[in-house]
Amino acid sequence: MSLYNILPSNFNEISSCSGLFSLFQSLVSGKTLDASDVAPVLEKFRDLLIAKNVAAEIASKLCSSVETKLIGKHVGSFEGVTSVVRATLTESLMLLLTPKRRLDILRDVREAQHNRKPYAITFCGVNGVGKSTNLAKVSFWLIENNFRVLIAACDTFRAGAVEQLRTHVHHLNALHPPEKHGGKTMVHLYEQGYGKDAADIARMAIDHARKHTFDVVLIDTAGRMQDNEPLMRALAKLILVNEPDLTLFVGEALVGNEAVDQLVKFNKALANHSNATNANTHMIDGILLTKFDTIDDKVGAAISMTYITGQPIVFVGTGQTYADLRNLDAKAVVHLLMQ
Ligand SMILES: Nc1nc2c(ncn2[C@@H]2O[C@H](COP(=O)(O)OP(=O)(O)O)[C@@H](O)[C@H]2O)c(=O)[nH]1
Ligand SMILES: [Mg+2]
Repeated sequence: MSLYNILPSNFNEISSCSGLFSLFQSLVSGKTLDASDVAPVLEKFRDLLIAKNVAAEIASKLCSSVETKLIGKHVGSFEGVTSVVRATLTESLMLLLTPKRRLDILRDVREAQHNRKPYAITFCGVNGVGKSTNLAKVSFWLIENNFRVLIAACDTFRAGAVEQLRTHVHHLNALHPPEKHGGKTMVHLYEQGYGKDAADIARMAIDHARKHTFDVVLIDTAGRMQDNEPLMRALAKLILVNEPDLTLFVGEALVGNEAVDQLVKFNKALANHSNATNANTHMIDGILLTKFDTIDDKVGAAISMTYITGQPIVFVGTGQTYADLRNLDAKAVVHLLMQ
């Protein structure tokens, strides 16, 4: 399933006057728009964004950016207004969702391979958002691209976390047996059981990967609440010590305002607890947005998370099988948001 498939089948027929854009019917045509014309309309638009799970603060900011673009515009008709508003909104949202820097993991893994250095990705986030499941999907994707993966079991906290990963490794190797890959076992688990220091295990896993020519190390971490200071400190240490090539924040697409709180605090913790210089402080490099299959048109978390971090949504989880991993389709998200 591509993200396009979640567009309503009648998307193209949704008239420019329907839904959101009927809000703009009240704008007087044939005049130059001023603040009092657009204020009531943008207020309704803000509510609509919030109803689609865009965090309140970000909905306000988006509205003010649209407002500045609308004020002073001369519009001749209702159609004129809707098309100006649609274009302005689309432009702002597309700009937001289009990564400023291109992240090409396969290319970067290849480069690391060339330098004989395993490429490490850390998965972090609160409890139950889908870190381990989507880590397994990312493994599957990497194996399909013929890379050997070492999964580091650094959730040494939650009972069953290691066994969950072992089961994934077993399934993944069954789907991609050594016979299909020149006799090589494509995915292994590095584990040291429970209760140990996660940063240490990650370090040993990366060492192990280097010695045994794994291309990628995927570091699973324990879920933690953004306000839990000791656990946030431990995550910052893991990242500081191991300098992963990529730190992915895993977040549920279901959340609204909460997403912003999580991201702001995860980023702050990584910045505060790293004693590195600004130049190599490791922050969140990208977002893995899970459970996208469960949200209908409430796609606002994608907007909020990108807005807060300025970082790309690298993957979107769209279900519970290994193949349910996608790239973000910014166009589809914007369409769903504006219908
Ligand atoms: N529908 C759906 N469920 C998901 C997705 N990703 C993860 N899950 C489910 O979310 C639950 C928690 O996942 P888990 O990986 O254990 O979360 P963790 O605590 O963050 O490691 C499991 O039941 C997963 O199957 C997704 O993209 N879509
Ligand atoms: Mg987990």
